Amino acid sequence: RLVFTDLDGSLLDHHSYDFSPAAPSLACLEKLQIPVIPVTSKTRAELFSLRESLGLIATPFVAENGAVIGLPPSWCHARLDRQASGPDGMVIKHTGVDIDFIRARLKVWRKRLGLRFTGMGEMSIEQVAHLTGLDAKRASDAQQREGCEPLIWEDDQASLDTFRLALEGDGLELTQGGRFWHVMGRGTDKGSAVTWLIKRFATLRGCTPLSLGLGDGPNDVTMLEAVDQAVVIQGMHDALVSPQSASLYRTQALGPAGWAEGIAYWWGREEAP
Ligand code: 2M8
Ligand code: MG
Ligand code: MG
Repeated sequence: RLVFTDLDGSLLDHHSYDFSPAAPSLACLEKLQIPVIPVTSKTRAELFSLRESLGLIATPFVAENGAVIGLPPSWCHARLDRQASGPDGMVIKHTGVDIDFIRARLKVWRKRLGLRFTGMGEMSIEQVAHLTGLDAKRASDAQQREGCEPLIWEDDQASLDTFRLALEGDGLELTQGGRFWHVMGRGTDKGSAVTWLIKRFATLRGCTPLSLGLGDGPNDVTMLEAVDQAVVIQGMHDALVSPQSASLYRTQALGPAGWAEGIAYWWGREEAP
């Protein structure tokens, strides 16, 4: 079995980034040796410290909405993967488009179409900290982007539609997180990264795992569609488009309490988590 989870608003509280209500379920999953794989908009730099506090250092991770995948040695393939390139011994894969290209195209379209938005790379650390509630160190880590640029949209809905079309021509697409819009390469999304990891697991172990996914935002829909059992965590996005999953549970509780509720719903409280 495998668990794929969004962080902000799901395993972590949307405002405080606390995960204590989910800690007993996490401990239980660890005891059962079920990998919990973070699938997030956050950067590799943010995950470096977060994975340690969550106790998720031996599992893969998906950063920047699928643009970056990290594999621990146990998930590596002797012939398909390069040597570990991350500071923490992880093999890092970049699936999408380089951040410099994304940022350059954002500037072009803002000027040509007269749009109003601010990219995270253009903000000061103080601005990012103010918008997200992260401390200065974490805000600076959030700015270390490789393949996905978050932005604050300051224009109207019609302009957003035009913007989306303009990006399409560049091979880029837009998705929505809890606070920001995110721009990344077309075909890069959480669902594709999750599908890739499930396939890798099957290649290495010789069996297809039962997969459970948990998320709260529009950028989680592709992930929830890629797993066998899905949990939509109640949160900031009431209008979250229903994932096309037959096996979908919607939680009553928010954030990490909803996370524990979702795990218990699918896998029970006693025998499993
Ligand atoms: C951004 O991601 C969240 C994900 O839902 C958002 O759009 O609100 C990213 O910049 C991420 O790197 C950062 O940690 C997070 C902080 O709230 O915001
Ligand atoms: Mg979220
Ligand atoms: Mg997220």
